[in-house]
Amino acid sequence: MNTTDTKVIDGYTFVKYSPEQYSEKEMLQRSKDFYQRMDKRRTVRDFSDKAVPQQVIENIILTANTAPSGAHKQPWTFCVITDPAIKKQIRIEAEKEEHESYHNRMSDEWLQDIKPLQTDWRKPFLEIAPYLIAVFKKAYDVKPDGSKATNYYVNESVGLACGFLLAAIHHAGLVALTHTPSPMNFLTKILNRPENERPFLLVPVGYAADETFVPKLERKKPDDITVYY
Ligand code: IYR
Repeated sequence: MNTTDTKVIDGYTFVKYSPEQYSEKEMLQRSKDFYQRMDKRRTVRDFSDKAVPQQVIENIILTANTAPSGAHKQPWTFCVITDPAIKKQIRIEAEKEEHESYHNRMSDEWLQDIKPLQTDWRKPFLEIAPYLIAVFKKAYDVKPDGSKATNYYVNESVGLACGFLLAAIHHAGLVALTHTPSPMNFLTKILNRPENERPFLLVPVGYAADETFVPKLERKKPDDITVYY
């Protein structure tokens, strides 16, 4: 790198950054195109078992890893599960918790609110989808000497990474479900994760089943979600 492309401030190196810029016309078109592409994303529960190249999943996770994070700590671990025996174990444990939730833990209001989705405690997609990505947040980091290092804005950071993950999955022509069986401590055990990691989101990924139906829904309108000052 040319030395004019870097500068050192207080001992820390900064590299020159020249983000792409577009004419106003191009910007309008690009922002609209991206919105229209993202507006096609839907949460899907009916997966095909068709294989997906692992490199695609690797690229999707690389994209998630570009998300901003508190102090650039990147407090996340993506566990990629393809082993049918592990998927089965996850399904069994998730269904156990979901059965309890649907029957005893969720309020009437909650059950009413998710009625349009027509979900129940059964989670066959946990075995059908070719990949399960279990996202863990790192409550803190463990230094080589075993001591703890603080992470910052962990929920915000990992939430952003999951948003990037979902956008990358959609961009690749695949579908996903943001699944949060609750509680999901069983993932820590099954996947043998260390004490500093907590399960955050379970994301089955794959192709949509040949005939897939999703709930008919409306998105809020600009006036409902935006205030200009
Ligand atoms: N976790 C349950 C219930 C559920 C809760 C919400 I909030 C949803 O948007 C959808 C489902 C399940 O996965 O079935």
